[in-house]
Amino acid sequence: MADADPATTLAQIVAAFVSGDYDDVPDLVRAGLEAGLEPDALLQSGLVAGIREVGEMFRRGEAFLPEMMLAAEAWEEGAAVLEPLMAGATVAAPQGKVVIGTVAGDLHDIGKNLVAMMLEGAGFEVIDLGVNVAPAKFVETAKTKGAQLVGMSALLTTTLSSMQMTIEALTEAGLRGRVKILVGGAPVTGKFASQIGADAYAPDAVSAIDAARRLIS
Ligand code: B1M
Repeated sequence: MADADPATTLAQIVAAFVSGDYDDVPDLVRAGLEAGLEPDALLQSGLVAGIREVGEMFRRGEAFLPEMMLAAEAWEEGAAVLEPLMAGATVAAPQGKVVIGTVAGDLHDIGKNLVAMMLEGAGFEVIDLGVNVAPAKFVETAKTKGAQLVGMSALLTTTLSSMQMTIEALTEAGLRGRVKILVGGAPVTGKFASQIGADAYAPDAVSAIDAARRLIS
């Protein structure tokens, strides 16, 4: 199915998202690996680029919710091909314990899963609370599991307030002395992160690892 040329394979992955040929995505990812592409290139320039295109189409009214859901499934299946290879980079010593989740009211988890997967690959112990996570759940888990870092993801402008509420709940629970807070997601900015009292903002999964290392040192 895929051309042996790596650049063409990446373009084919993005094209499969755009044309709605979602079933082709996992095979194209496998073909990319066979063509010698690095897992990270397939992730960033194939899967992430592809799903972002679908998001742009949704914004322009050229794709609708069912397409976004199918695209998300294709993304998960493609990422599942890469995950064992990326987790292979795990370092021996545990780097620290991280509680991560998508904030209350928000069901987007692709970016959060990517960050969680890469944190695990970098040697952190990750407790993933999933999506639509209430502030009290973040607090309870951070407390009972003795986490050093809480990571929150939000993809909707309407759920940014949940991030703020979670930070307030962590503060009220007296955890801010020992728990650092990392936030990310498309509508989050560095300015917003400092306004709500987060310790760090990361625009992507790679900077999330850097930030986590810096915060837990
Ligand atoms: Co939704 N959606 N969606 N969606 N969706 C967006 C976010 C949207 C921008 C689309 C658009 O209009 N162009 C828009 C939000 C507009 C806004 O608020 N500004 C939107 C909307 C409106 C909605 C609904 C309201 C649609 C509706 O029902 N009418 C609805 C809301 C449901 C809800 O959450 N309550 C909805 C639903 C869905 C689906 C369920 C269909 C599906 C999600 C499936 C899933 O996640 N399992 C979906 C999808 C797939 C998208 C888009 C297309 C893709 C999101 C994504 O996965 N991106 C998205 C458009 C877009 O993003 N351009 C869109 C790829 C991912 C790798 O990137 O998540 O940004 P991202 O993560 C990055 C960084 O942000 C960062 O690192 C990641 C990797 O580099 N990062 C962190 C993320 N979290 C981090 C945490 C960190 C650090 C870094 O530290 C802890």
